[in-house]
Amino acid sequence: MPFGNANITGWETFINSEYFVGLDAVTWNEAKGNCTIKGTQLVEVESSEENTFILTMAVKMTKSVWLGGTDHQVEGKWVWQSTNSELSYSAWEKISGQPNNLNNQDCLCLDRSLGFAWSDRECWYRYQYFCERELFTDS
Ligand SMILES: [Ca+2]
Ligand SMILES: [Ca+2]
Repeated sequence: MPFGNANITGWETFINSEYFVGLDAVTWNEAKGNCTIKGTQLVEVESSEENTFILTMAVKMTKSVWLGGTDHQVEGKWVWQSTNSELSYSAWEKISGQPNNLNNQDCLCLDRSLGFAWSDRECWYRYQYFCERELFTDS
């Protein structure tokens, strides 16, 4: 069932994080700002399990989906935006050679044209996006 349906709130939970589905199509910077306003950040994928989970959300989207990775500061050095730490996990689409920096692509998305596999894209493209915030427990 596609997001946007009346019975979908926009929030999903997985392990220790809560995810927000941004249905509006915006630039990577605007997506980042929209997440910040909600007290969240663009999704940072730290495991294959998390990647599998966000793919279950992505396949319901009508556009590609921005994630929190960028190599804007140093070409070819991919970091998560909120911490500036290098990616410890990645799932780049290898068949077409992503990330290929074609026409200077510095932002990470789940590329709808590649079956929502990871690709770098021009940051000014207008895509949907996923935000994430960690849930804290006092256990
Ligand atoms: Ca790049
Ligand atoms: Ca690319």
